[in-house]
Amino acid sequence: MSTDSSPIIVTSALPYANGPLHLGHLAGAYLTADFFVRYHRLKGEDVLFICGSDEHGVPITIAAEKEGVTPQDIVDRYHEWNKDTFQKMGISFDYYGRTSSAVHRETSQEIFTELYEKGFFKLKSEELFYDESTQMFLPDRYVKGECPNCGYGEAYGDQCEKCGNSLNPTELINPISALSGKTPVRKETQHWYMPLGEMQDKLESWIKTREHWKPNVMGQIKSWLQEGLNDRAATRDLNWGVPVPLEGADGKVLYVWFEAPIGYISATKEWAQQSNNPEAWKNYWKNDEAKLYHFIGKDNIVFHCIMFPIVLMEHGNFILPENVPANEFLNLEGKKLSTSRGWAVWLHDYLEHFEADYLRYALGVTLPESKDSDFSWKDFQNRVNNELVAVFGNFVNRASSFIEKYADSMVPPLVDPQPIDVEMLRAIDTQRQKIEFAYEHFRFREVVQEGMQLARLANKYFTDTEPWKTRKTNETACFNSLHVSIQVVAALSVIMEPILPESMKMLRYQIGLSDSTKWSEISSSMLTVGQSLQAATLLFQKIEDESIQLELDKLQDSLKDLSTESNVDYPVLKSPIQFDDFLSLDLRVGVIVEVEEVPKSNKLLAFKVDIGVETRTILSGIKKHVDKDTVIGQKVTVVCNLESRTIMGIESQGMIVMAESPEGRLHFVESQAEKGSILS
Ligand code: B3M
Ligand code: ZN
Repeated sequence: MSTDSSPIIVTSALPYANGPLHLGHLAGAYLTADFFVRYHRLKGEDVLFICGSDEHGVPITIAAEKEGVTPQDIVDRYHEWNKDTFQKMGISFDYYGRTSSAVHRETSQEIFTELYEKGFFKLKSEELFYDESTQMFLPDRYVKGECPNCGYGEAYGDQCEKCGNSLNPTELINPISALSGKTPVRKETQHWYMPLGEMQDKLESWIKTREHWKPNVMGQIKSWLQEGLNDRAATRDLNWGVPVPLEGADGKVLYVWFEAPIGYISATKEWAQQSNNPEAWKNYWKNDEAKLYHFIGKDNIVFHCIMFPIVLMEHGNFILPENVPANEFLNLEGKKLSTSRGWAVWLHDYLEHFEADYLRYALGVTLPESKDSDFSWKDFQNRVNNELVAVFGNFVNRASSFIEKYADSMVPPLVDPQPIDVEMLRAIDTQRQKIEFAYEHFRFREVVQEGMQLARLANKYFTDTEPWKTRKTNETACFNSLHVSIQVVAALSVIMEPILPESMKMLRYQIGLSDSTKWSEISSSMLTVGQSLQAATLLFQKIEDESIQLELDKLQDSLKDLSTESNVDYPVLKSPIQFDDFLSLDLRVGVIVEVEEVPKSNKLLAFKVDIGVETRTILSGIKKHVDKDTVIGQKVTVVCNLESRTIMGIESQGMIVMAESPEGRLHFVESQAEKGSILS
């Protein structure tokens, strides 16, 4: 391991241990990190690849409640499952930790305490929603209600999934607890806040030194900074997480996004302990020469480029990220990948039918590096059959089997090479330089494409030099073709190792090249004349249409399952209420007599509804769900005794009741009765 370059520490986002891994994970934070790490290992650099399970946070407790098990059961299951899947996908972590470990708890508490003692946090009292029946403060995600922006009735306390508006729970209209269905009360609590606003200038000065970061990352950072950073609580009233190490903080845990990134540090500590060198972690995290790279998806940019750097800066004893090459999102068959709707390709399922390398290659050439991209099974099949099999595999197979047949399975001599031979050998260096440039600029699609380009050039060279003819007419020319070809095969077996680790290991065995061959050894003479080669075996297998059709049917079925009666994912029933509670509602039949757009809103419509006794103005965020030009005369159900609210400057006097289908479509609730009729 060369010591002349700085130590490198590479992290991939810690996946929540609340479910299996899918294509989107691979395309986001893991595949490119593995390409990058394998490349730097090939260069003989000191590079450490760290990841692990993110085992706290609301996604875990929601999964546990859904299954009626403990959060620890959930994380134990998925930590092992995901660790196994990553290993089978060839994601070569040096250590895969977990944030429920003792080392992580101690490390995150230690960092919290050190920041607390520096006076970093601001203690704030505030009123939060509290569910008296479950005796629990409600995290944002556990409060549901009507979105003030678009009227969607199932908005969460942190975000409305319909209009995307980020929310505070207190903004929700008619909030209820997602746990008990009851109306929560407001209860006083205290939390320790990170004063991100006060740190903005210091952060901006540092961000100015990061101008080399990807435009999609820098763009998001700048928009957050323009909005102005708000203070964010570093603690929560929850019982699942890292306990807050302060007197009087019983029942409080560290905010998952405060402690999860610290998981990178604690996992490195565990790696050092496992390597019998407990202090070794400091050679990365406390070494100003070390370079830190966070590989993440775009939804994690704010935490890795704003929040965690502020924590590290304020703490003062850790390095800051050299780069955060975040990827955009991957779509699936032209639709948004969605685990809740079953629209996903699960990696463990993929691995039961296809080789890991095929997906590493097919995703590698279509990565969502600067904008969202799409994965389709047809494209996957084409990439494997038309590129891996028909170009790369075909070239290797022809070169190897010709040497086996006509050169006694030994590397033939190169005598008096012609321009076409020299040009092909020179292409090894040309492509290697292009690939190095692409790695250094985090352009991994280019890395893969330029690697395949070398195989493409070689395949054409083999065809153009026609060794099947020259073997009868000009043995020197024939042996020159075979010599040049097998030297390109050797170069490809190292160049493509980061992309196709399993296949390239097999290829190096076939040509007798050591697995410890370094990037610097890539040249036009990696094999010695006379060196024996093993029998050639096919590197890649064609994928048949039937296998692809099976996957497409599986995908449709998983989506179809949600629409069949037996498996529709109906929302859970709310808890029982008193009859009087129902009677307190004043529900009447109304008729829409007017409708107008609401300026500056792409969701809201302003209705005039005649409820018999009077005509009301009511705003509703259903613009995308109804045809404005056909609603006049439409009978609707109206909640008439809701307190009126002013939205976008317009007073809304009540609510039009909408029914939401399992697919998320909103429909009016009509009635046979005439306008003004009272529902009871
Ligand atoms: N688990 C969110 C996610 O999986 C979170 C990443 C933590 S990285 C420290 O998108
Ligand atoms: Zn909304």
